[in-house]
Amino acid sequence: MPRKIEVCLTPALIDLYAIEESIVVVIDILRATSSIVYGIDNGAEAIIPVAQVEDCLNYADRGYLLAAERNGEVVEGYNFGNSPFSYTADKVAGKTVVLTTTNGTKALHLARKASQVVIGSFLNLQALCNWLKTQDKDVLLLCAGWKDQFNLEDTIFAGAVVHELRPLFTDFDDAGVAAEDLYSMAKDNLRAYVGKSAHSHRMMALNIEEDIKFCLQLNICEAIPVLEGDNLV
Ligand code: 3SL
Repeated sequence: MPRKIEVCLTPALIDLYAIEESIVVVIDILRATSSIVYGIDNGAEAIIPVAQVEDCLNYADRGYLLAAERNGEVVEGYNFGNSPFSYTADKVAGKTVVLTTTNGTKALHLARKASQVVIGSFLNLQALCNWLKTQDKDVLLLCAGWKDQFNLEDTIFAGAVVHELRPLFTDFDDAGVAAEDLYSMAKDNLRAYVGKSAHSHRMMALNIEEDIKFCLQLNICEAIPVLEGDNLV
């Protein structure tokens, strides 16, 4: 069957895409989807993405870890936020994490009516692409962006996926072509290129530059988190 791969550059554009029959890959490189991949890879039982900070409280008193980030910072009163260093095996193995973030979990909620929702990051790029190659469905790469605006890092990742899948797909949109071109420009020095992004500057101002380095590592995880009901597993 001829397959189509498209890139939705910001969540504000999601209604333009018919996703009911497609696989949607949600992408928030800095840092939500990198931390989700790392947490599931490290044995978290589930990660439950919720849209609002208050929604986390519906899960209080169940022994779950509650994680909330807004504007790059841990929300006061929560166990932790969105740093991948909070999703190590010693912290999350065997545990369920309820997570809300500024953009990533919002994008996940918008993707819910897709045939399947999976999570992408540089950490699981190759595993994700290998899996997508074996599926028989169209693919939408949904960039979480920043507050409904385009961002560099999610688009570069989308371009990496388009590049890897190009031989198997017949139908590409212009956003995918542009993303792939951006990836070609960035790939030999991802750290420097992503360093130009607005969110890198925000993170540097918060002294969490180590998180950027971490999230740009290639293929250190095999997990491909998938949304089953309310849970990423
Ligand atoms: O927007 C998000 O979902 C977050 O990943 C942003 S931050 O990296 O935690 O600031």
